[in-house]
Order: sequence, then C-alpha cells, then structure tokens
Amino acid sequence: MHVSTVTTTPFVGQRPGTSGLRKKVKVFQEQHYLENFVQATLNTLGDVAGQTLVVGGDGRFYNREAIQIILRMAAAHGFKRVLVGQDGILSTPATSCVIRKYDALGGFILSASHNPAGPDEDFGIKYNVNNGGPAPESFTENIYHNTTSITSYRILEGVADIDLSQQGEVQLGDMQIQIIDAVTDYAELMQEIFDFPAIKDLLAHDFSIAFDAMSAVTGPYAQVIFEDILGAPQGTVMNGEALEDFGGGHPDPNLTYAKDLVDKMYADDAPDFGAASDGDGDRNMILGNRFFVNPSDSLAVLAANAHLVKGYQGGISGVARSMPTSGAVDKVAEKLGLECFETPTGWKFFGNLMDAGRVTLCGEESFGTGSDHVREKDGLWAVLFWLNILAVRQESVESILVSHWSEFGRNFYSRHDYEAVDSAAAQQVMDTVRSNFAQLQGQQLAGRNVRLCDDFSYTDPIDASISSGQGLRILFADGSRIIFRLSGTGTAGATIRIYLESFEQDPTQHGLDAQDALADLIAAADSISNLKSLTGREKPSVIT
Ligand code: VG1
Ligand code: CO
Repeated sequence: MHVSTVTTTPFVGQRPGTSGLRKKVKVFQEQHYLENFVQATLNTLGDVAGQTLVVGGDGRFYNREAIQIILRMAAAHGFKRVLVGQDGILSTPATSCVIRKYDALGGFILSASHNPAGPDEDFGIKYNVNNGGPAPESFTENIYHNTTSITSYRILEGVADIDLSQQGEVQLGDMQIQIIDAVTDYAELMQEIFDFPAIKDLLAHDFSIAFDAMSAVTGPYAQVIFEDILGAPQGTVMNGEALEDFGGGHPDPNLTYAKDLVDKMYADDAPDFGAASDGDGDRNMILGNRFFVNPSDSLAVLAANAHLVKGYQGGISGVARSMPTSGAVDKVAEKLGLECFETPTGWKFFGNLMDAGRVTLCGEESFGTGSDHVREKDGLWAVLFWLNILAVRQESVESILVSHWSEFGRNFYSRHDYEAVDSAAAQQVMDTVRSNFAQLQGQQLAGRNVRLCDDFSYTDPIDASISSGQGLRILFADGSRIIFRLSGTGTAGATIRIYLESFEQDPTQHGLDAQDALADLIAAADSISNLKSLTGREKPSVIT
C-alpha cells in the first residue's frame, strides 16, 4: 500500500452546472476524469488532515466504482475518517443530514438526480460543504479553475476494494471508514420534526397513500418510514427497489415521467394521497385523489400551515423561492409578515439565507421543497409535511388547495420544457427573446402591459456575491410573467425552459386548468422567441 502521485492532463470546459458536474457515464469512465474532479475539489479544500468526509450516492451505475476511487484519494490526503452509506447509498438530503449531524468537513454526492442511469446514461458528482449544502459558486469556480490546470492527483494504490455491503468500521491506510445504515439518521431527524403518531393514526383510519420511488434511491427510505414506522400497508411504496439503471426509467417526479403513480391517482379507486421522488431523493411531487398540486403552490401551502407542524410550531423566520417559481409563497409571506427572497435557480443559493437564520422554508418550481433542517431540498420531508398537515386538518388535498386559493388568490403557473434541443438553436431562441426586449418594454403583449424585461441577476444579501445571467424575464404590470431559461443539468444538447405565470385574486373565474388560464401567455412566448421555427419543435417535451 502506498500513496501515488499520478500524472494527469487538465480537462477543459467542464464547469459544474446548476447542481454539480453531470456527464455521460462513458465520460466519467475516461482515464483520470473522475480523479481530476475529486483532486480539484481537494485542492480547493486545502489541508484536510484530521477531518471527516461523507460519501454516498443514489446507487446509479458507476456509483460503486466512483466511491472506491474517492475513498482511496481521501486516504491519500489525510482524512481521519469517512462515513459511507451501506452499499454506497445515501440520498441527497440524507447526505446533508449526515454531514451536519457528524460535523463533517463536507461530502461527495454521486448522482445525476433525475437524469436516466445505466452504462449509456448519466453520472454526476458534487461536493457539499460543512453546512450540509451544495458548495457556493465561489467554491465551484475554484474547482473549475483547478480542473483546467491540474497536472497530477494523489491516490492510495496497492489496496483491495472496500466491502461496503456490511455496516461497521474498516481501516484504509491511516483512515477509518465507517459504513453506516443509509436510513437511520435521516429517519430519526424526520421523527423529530413531524408528529409520527398523528400520521400513523391518519393512515390507520381509512386514509390511503401511494408513494412512487421510481426505482431510485428513496425506495429503502420510504419502505422504512411509511411501511415499517408509520404502518402503511406493504406495497404502499411502488417501484421501491433501487436499481442501478432506475429500471430504465427517468426518475423525475412529474406528470409525464411518474406515469405509474399518475395512473393510480387518476383511477376510479385512487388513494387519498400520492407522492413521488426523484433519482437522488431531493424532489417531490404531491397528488391528491385526481388532483395535482403544483410545486409552487405546495411551497405556499407548507408555509401557510407550518404552525400546525411540530418542528415549525414556533413560527418560521422567512421564506425563499427561486426566481422562476411562482409568487404563491410571496402572498403567504406578505400576510404573515415574513421576509421573502427571490434567488436564482439551484439550491446552493438558499444556503447563506438559511445559515443566517433569515429563511426557514424554501422551494423551487421544479418539485423541490425544503427547510433549514438540512441544506438540500428534501423529497420525503415534503411528503411527511403534507401528511402531517392532512392529519391535523382532516381534509382532502384538493380542499386544502381550494381554500388556500380563496384566501390568498391563485398564481396560475406552468413550465414548458423543450428537452434535448440542438444547442445552437436554443441559443438562437434566447438571443431572439433578448433582441425583443427594448421593443417590448412599456408595450402590450398578450393583452397586458409589459413593465420590465431583463436578464435576472442576484446579489446575495449575506455575502454580496453577484450571480448574473440567470434567466430572461418579461414582467407584466399585472404581475404576470414569462421567463426563458436554459437548463444547467442536462447532458445532451440544450433544454429550454419557459415559465409562465399569471395571478388571479378570484380564481373561481377560471376552471382548474392552468394551460387554459395561461393560453395567451403561451402563445406570446412562442411569438417573441420564434421557438417553433428555430427548434422545429411543435410542442414541449414536458408540461408541468
Ligand atoms: C433543474 C431545476 C432546478 C434544480 C436543479 C437540480 O435545474 O430546474 O430547479 O435545482 O435541476 O435539481 P436546470 O438547470 O436543469 O433547470 V436535482 O433534483 O437535479 O439535484
Ligand atoms: Co434531485
């Protein structure tokens, strides 16, 4: 056994996206590719001697191999101990929980979230810092600069792979590896926050639920929490076995990809409540009996009802949402007299606000909701939050939404995704929108006055760092919005996201369908971007 310094060559242009570095598995398997990213991160960290590291992933193809490499590199750099989930499994929120609980320096999360998995699909890696949250932009920029100049990495050689299938302690050189149960610490935290006896009681009295783990990481978590602890019947968790290729599916909990759950929730004998999570367990979709809860509305409902839940009964300090997320939670904040922040897309922007005690709850329109209990969005936490509210209010999901809208008004909202579009065409769409800005300002579009057009820029209220170029916004005088943004998480071509929103104080003037209510904005979005003709796409790949 010896530490080797291996000569490598820099890789160019691999700037981490919205959430870490995501590439095809084949790219990660290229010689030194993963090692370069890990070394660049370790270079950014500096002296790690005596520190604790956490490592885990969503179990996708290449998870195991990547963990062995990271363990040997961690040992070569003097970490005192590494906590690893059994079989290399840790959901993203569970990793955040473990980093915080054991006061680790940080952790590597191996995941490409909802992107498909398997030898020909995607892999990803990101580093979370000591508060349990994604590394801030200054840190990821530093990693990126390191990857462009790296010439060598350090790794322990001449050692056998560590057997991660058994819990317990193993020594690797001078470093101790603790293989921990992936679920225990997380399940304990959930029981501190939520009233499990009340939820158990709800489930025991004619209230049925379904949870779709989409063959990804939340399977084992959901089985322990819903079936073992809360007593839901066996089979409540659908697609509960975490598979290396996620069963060939696309574990993105939305109306298109969570088809098994959606079919079940719209059937004649649909359960009262349904939910799904994504590949790495940080997203959630909430459904009632034949009823879809828009994620932006979900955040608003959680904020308005937080006082009913044990962990938040003392009140919440403030709320935050990403810019494209609808303003539904703003209305709640206004009424409750809470601070409300608007950040760029990506969870890393919430960390400073939570650390400073300025916000308790935050969320994104992309099925991400969370609180300061960890520093990641948290899928099962959101599901338990909903179940706790339902246990207290004893109403249906639909009735909770309808009464929420009558109290706060309704933000009709939709996101249209055009996936895997040719990158040059996507850029042209963005350029076309931008070129219309000057002409649109102060004019009429979709029967409304355009108040402002800009490219969203954010100044962090805590550390004053600036993040610009975060999405093209067309803001209307009546509060409606059209936003164009390019995804930062895809690995094939470009994905264009169009976010559409309009506010109605009296939502009964419309039916329930958001697409109908937004039809004029949808048409306007196409006309000012020329999207259909530039991309050759007739309709979005996914409508939420
Ligand atoms: C998407 C979502 C964003 C989310 C990010 C990571 O990013 O829009 O809200 O934070 O995924 O989520 P983008 O750049 O593709 O729009 V996860 O669950 O993939 O870690
Ligand atoms: Co995710």
